[in-house]
Amino acid sequence: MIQKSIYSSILKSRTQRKKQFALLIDPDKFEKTNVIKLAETAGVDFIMVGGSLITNGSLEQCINKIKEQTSIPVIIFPGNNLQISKRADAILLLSLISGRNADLLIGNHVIAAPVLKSSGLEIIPAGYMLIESGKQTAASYMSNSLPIPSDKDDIAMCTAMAGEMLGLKLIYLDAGSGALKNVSASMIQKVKTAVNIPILVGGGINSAQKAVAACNAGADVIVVGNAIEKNATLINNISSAIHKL
Ligand code: 1GP
Repeated sequence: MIQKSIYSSILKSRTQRKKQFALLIDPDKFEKTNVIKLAETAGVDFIMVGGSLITNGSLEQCINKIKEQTSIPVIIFPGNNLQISKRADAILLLSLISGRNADLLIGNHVIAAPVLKSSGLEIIPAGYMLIESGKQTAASYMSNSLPIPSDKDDIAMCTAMAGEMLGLKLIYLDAGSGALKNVSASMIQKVKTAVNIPILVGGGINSAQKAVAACNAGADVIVVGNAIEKNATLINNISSAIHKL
């Protein structure tokens, strides 16, 4: 059996106070990009793959192409139950704890459980929290759930606390892909003070400065997708900035 190591590596980096960088790939847009080599050179820690909706790409093909080019671990960030592939190394088992949609809290998990169990994937149970970001995002619309208001740090804190108490292994604060406003430093700080599990932060991070600010506020892993689709050189800028912290 393959050693399950991705979550352990996140914990280890956190103990060593090292920040990590995850590149998010949307399978629909992967054909046009050549970011994997850049990711390899820049020392990206993880490649996350998934999307709220996959229309003309294939998750499986996308992962195969990534795997042909790099040994950076691939984590599925599933938009729905169709996004499961044994070719990845791990999958975030997302519970949308900011929402009140029962399917995204337990329903889909029940349906996916036997497939996940036999997949050999490392399963990482994650408390997924959508944060309001200035416009409705695909994640909020597709999940039929309201995001947490961006100025309600206490709600975010208590939601994350509940997620940790429920046994979730990390918290993912997400303003949604292409968000106008990324998650605020004050909200990240508040969540950080309340939980002792790793915190991923993503959505609308489009500069090294924003990535560094999120890390300084308490993020353990920074996730960037949209901005890199527009400007691939950001991979190196962001990666080097957060790895220097
Ligand atoms: C989206 O957090 C991820 O779910 C990444 O967001 O695409 O805006 O970087 P961006």
